[in-house]
Amino acid sequence: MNFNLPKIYPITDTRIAKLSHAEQVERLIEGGVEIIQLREKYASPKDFYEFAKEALKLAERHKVKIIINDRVDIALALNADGVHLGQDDLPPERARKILGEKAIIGFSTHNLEQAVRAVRLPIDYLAIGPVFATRTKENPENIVGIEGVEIVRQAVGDFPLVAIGGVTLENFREVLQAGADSVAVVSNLLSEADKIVVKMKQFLELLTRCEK
Ligand code: TZP
Ligand code: MG
Repeated sequence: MNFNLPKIYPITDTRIAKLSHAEQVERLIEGGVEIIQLREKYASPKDFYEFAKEALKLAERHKVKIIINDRVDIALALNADGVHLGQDDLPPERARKILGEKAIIGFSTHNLEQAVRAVRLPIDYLAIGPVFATRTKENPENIVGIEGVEIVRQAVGDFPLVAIGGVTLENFREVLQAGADSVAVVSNLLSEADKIVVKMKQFLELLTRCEK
């Protein structure tokens, strides 16, 4: 295990935020974020590389970790903190060989079978989702629900677990209580650009209140 998984794990989305990755990162940093995944499904690899480079420069200054979605090459080229892979991306074993022991590698799963298989892989956390309905992902897999998070938690022991999909300020504590170590959030944090800072702060504030 390379790091402590923060409980709130924002993922950038330029269409939802209507801001660049760097601008989203800047606002999330102001809100107190510790880790951010850069997710870019539409730009060319060349452009994603440039966007990520700009975002990483900001993040490094504030010791915020940056995880690159999908692209091991871009994570390697920029010496990012890690990569997040899906079921159809480069296999985590290969990514580990390329990026080395220090890189954070996350891996998406969408059902119990995939989650159980994932714990044998050289990864630092697994993600399960979508927990709730989401409009952020194109062609989302079946919803796993709160019950799905509980079942996966039971099956994977204490393996670091991120829950994703439809997570909001209102429901995230329930998702953590179901057994997730962390919640990944896109639209609820980013859909109103002028509220990103305050929303990030609210997530962290509610978190400290429920930890007391
Ligand atoms: N994988 C499963 S759901 C999802 C991804 C990338 C999108 C989550 O976005 P939102 O807006 O937090 O539902
Ligand atoms: Mg992917």
